[in-house]
Amino acid sequence: MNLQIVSTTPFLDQKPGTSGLRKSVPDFQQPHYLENFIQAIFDSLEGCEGQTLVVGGDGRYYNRQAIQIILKMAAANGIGKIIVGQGGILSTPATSCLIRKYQTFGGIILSASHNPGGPEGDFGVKYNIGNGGPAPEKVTEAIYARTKTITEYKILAAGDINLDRPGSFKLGTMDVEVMDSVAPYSALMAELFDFDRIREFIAAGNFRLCVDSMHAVTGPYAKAIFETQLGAPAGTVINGVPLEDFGQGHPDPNLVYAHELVEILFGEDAPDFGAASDGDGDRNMILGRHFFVTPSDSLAVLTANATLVPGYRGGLAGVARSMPTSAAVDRVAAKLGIDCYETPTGWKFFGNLLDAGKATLCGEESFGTGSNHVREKDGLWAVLFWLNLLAVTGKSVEQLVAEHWQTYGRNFYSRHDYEEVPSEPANELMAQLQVQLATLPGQTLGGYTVDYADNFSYTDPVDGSVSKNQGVRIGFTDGSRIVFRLSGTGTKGATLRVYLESYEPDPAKHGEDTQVALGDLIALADQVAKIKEFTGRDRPTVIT
Ligand code: G16
Repeated sequence: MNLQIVSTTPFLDQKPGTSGLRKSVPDFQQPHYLENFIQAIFDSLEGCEGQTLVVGGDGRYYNRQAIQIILKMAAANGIGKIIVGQGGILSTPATSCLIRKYQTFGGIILSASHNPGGPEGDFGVKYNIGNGGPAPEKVTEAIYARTKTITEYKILAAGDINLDRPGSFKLGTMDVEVMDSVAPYSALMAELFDFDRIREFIAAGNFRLCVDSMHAVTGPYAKAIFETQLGAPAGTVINGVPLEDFGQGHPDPNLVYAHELVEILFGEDAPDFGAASDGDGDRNMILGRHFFVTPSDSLAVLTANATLVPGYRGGLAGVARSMPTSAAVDRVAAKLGIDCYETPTGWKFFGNLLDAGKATLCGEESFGTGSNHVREKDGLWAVLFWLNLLAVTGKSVEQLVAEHWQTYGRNFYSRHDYEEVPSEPANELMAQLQVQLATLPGQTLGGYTVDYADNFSYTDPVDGSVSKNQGVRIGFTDGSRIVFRLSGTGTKGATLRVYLESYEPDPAKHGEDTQVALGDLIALADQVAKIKEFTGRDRPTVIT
């Protein structure tokens, strides 16, 4: 075994964000940059020698090269076995599925999620623990601490492994198993959902669907599940071939970036159902004919109807949502008599609740929904859940949502993003908001009276860990609220996220346009945070 020990010096910018380390491809291609971070992972994982890890990525530019480096470093660091997806491809939920199915020590996911790819695009590395979920903060902090003191890394001098077909290989003493990327995941989906019912529903011929994989990782998964297993016509999956640069697109399933699907669903002769997923397959956007379902409403509708789906027939233990996600699901939980948890942004915060059996479904406003079947959010799972509900109820997407609002009232909700703002004024904006917090309660602003104003802090109910400074919240006495955060996933400057929510019980007003319904709050957000002044922008880059 030709083990090499390579001297290196630390990079001081390897702090994992909301979801692992995300940087531009040129950053990752600097000599030793990827290697330092991977060595820091191995150095931080006590007892990983001889263990099995899963490795895969979303197929973006640099995926293949990175996997070969990781395999050789794993062999040099005494890892026992690596399970890798065929072609180096694994969606994020499929990686979580494999970690759990084979009870591996953990896994390494290569993705920058919804960020664009290509030689000048983004790349990312995330470590997942043995429950299949993103490493909690104590693990990512240990990895970060190690990146700051690293002096050498270990790598095997060996040829590349052929990842293009399933098979078993040896790299030094380490086993490498290249595995079908789709089959274990699609088998899990078939256990949770009524595939026969969905197949009959599609075969009956008066329901049409369109699934946009945005030239990202879900293409092979979506074709296998929707077209082959569920019998939807060929061509149901669009942009289904994963490309290293996502066809120069931005694989973020929202109304702005998934415009091709949006045009189809809002066009003439539109299909009944549309869905898109992101770069690594964990996000989803759900559309009906001429109808957009906000992710917050999607979580609430799935929760309210969960027992119609085989995998959740026994009921839900509880639900969880991130703090900026609308409180629509809270109303459903109250009616069902189950607990509803409010966590900081980041799927990693759901892990303990799912492991402890406190929550069954989880969701976030950022187009993420999932359950205890894996420990990541899961885009195609959400699509299948909706299809199962449509097949069982025979109702349209719009009908299901409108009836939901009638029962529970409507939480009008929108997120305004100001992307790529210079970091300094963005930080100043947040700092001056923080200063105002103590004096805001009781004040009347633009007709709204401030009920509370704080910076969200979370105490994990399972392990007692505390996460502070998770976003500024200003709540008003009528139940509406504004939340301000800086994104933890961007790679250029800062992204300011402004989350706006109000509650409308009156069904006669449920048809109002969201931006109109939230108009006063939008103006108020600018007044309080001085968004125009600090960002120099007169409007957001993305509104969802
Ligand atoms: C990640 C996290 C999510 C989070 C999202 C946005 O998703 O897993 O929990 O909501 O980022 O985070 P931020 O607002 O900090 O940018 P993904 O799909 O990018 O892995």
